[in-house]
Amino acid sequence: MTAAAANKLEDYYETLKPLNLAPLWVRLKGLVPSEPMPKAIPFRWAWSPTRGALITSGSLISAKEAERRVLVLENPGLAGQSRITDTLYAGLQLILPGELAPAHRHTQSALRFCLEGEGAVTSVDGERTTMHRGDFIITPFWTWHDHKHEGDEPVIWLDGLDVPLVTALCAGFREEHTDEDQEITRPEGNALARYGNNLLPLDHPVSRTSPVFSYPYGRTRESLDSLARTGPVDPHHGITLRYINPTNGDWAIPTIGTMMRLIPAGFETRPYRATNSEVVVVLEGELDVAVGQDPYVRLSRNDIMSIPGWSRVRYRAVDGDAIAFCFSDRPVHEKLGLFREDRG
Ligand code: 1HN
Repeated sequence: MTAAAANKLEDYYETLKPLNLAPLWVRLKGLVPSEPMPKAIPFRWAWSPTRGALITSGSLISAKEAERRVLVLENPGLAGQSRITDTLYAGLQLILPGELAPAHRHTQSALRFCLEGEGAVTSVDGERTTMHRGDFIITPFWTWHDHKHEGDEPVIWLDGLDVPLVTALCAGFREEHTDEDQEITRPEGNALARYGNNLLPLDHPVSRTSPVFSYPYGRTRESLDSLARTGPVDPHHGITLRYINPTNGDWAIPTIGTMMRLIPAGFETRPYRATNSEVVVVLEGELDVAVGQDPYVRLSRNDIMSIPGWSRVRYRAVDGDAIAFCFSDRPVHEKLGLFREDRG
């Protein structure tokens, strides 16, 4: 194209702006890239300074004033956007003895993964559950939930939500409960008894979200312990178990894939990438994670790492077995036919 022709085009583009029109031929490759181009970067939040900042917030604002006293884990590639990856939200929540985080509900699905402290209780749709380290707890979309603390030490958990996805769909609604804490209608442990033993009450309907809203770590650990002794160990995933919805075999949360991963001592996984992004938090041992061409990053107890979609990941456990909780947007990729993986 001649310089004169290019100038003419530029002038033409200027005439399009007031008409709210844009030339696709300028935008096409950005809109439809040859492969995913996440804005998130691989990043590690080291526990000690992160925890320190969260504990400081406890002396500055109450859970009630904050509604939820949370520090958002914000990816450096997505500054100001409250996202840990392009499609996932994560934050660390602190609740102090005697505090109450009032009841509300929203159309975003949430998970809690308990990291520190005893005595906090979360209530979901009429049933309470006491939170212990390593427990995975679900707040299904549009269910009332409140948190309270009946113990005597700070409690910290990791929140994971599908906020960016719901925002993209403009499908977010929120409502505050008229009471600070909701009415409890069933005894603690009722959901686990009804749905958590490979049994379901006769005629129980299929539900989008797992009715097992609390998965205690002890039970998960039993499976991991046994498999660590006997295998099999997947060359790309180590020993990775996914939390399921017993009514339909789907992921426990319809939009967020939740997993527990054990990498046996001395094991190194082969490179693996998939379209989904992921968040990893170390529960036990030390886990080395290498993303793309970067060298291994060591994750210790409670360290959290973001793994952007379509980036090659390798895991390694050098000293002893490593156990990490992971959550991802894989269910959405699968349900929309967008999931791709590459074991090269
Ligand atoms: C929320 O409802 C909670 O209930 C925590 O504890 C974090 C982040 C974004 C939107 C809603 C909670 C949240 C949230």
